[in-house]
Amino acid sequence: MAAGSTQETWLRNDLRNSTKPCTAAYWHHPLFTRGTHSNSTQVRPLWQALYDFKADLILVGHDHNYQRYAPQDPTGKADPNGIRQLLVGTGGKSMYGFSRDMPNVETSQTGTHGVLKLSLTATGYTGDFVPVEGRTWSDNFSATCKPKGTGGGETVWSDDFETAKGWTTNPAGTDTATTGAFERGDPETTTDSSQTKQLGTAASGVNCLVTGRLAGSSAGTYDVDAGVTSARSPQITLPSTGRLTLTTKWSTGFGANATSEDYLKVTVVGSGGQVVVLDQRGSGAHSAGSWRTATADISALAGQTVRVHVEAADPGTASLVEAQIDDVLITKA
Ligand SMILES: [Ca+2]
Ligand SMILES: [Ca+2]
Ligand SMILES: [Ca+2]
Repeated sequence: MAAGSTQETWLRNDLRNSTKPCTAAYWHHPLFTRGTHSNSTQVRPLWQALYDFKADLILVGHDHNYQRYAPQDPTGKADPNGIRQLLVGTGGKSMYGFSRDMPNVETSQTGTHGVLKLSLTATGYTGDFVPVEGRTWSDNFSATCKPKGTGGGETVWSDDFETAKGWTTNPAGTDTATTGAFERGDPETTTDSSQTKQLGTAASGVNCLVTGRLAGSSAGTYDVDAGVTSARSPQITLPSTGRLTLTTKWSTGFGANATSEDYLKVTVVGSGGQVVVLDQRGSGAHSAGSWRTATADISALAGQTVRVHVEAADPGTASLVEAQIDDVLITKA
């Protein structure tokens, strides 16, 4: 569960791809407990990842008692932007006693079996401890969710495409597309076979990078035609240390006539190597546009001056190809 492990990396990617403000996680071992078991510090990197993305609840067991904590950070310091841990081990086995005091315990008990009823909504949660028949101890609490966090770390470079940040289209002068060249702007919706191909909304704000932003008279008017269109970010100097991550929002809309020769590619190109972030291709079936997130570890390019390259293509047989990019973010953790 160490930082950078398969499990922790999966968790961070899952949190990054979430579009919801509310996040609850659950597993067995508690990072914080005042019961007989000791604090399970091996789960701290998971706590850190959840904390970085401003998760709201962590549900755990292991100890046989009930402990509700105030929001805290992964070191156990009270923090209104932290996570509330709920340890509920009251299901029926014999209770364990308390062996130590813990900071940030709001309430706890070791005498009453029961269940925690959690009501989760799109904006918050309510908890009610329901005791077994004949017992009266109860607990009630509620809170609203925090806005989703960015995953911690410092921002090295970002572009939401609301203003011109110095991207160059057709940087090598070799683009062959006759329509649908990449441009920054407010995209218009296009529809084909009852599917949205080019999204009329950006992932953030009103602007994104898009293959021909206008709708035209049909979906085929301003999609990519007859070759390749490309765009290149300004130079970005990456720090020489740390875990470097690039995320970007992206969308592709393909017609059923699009094959694996039609694509949207995002690559980070440095002076000493490159990392492919995304290579999305047509599949011979209609596919609708939707904003999704791609993530890549670009630590291999640490210390280099890099550019983000975006390329979309409709080579060979004509097909419907639309591509959009927004919210490119490079962070150092
Ligand atoms: Ca935007
Ligand atoms: Ca277009
Ligand atoms: Ca085309």
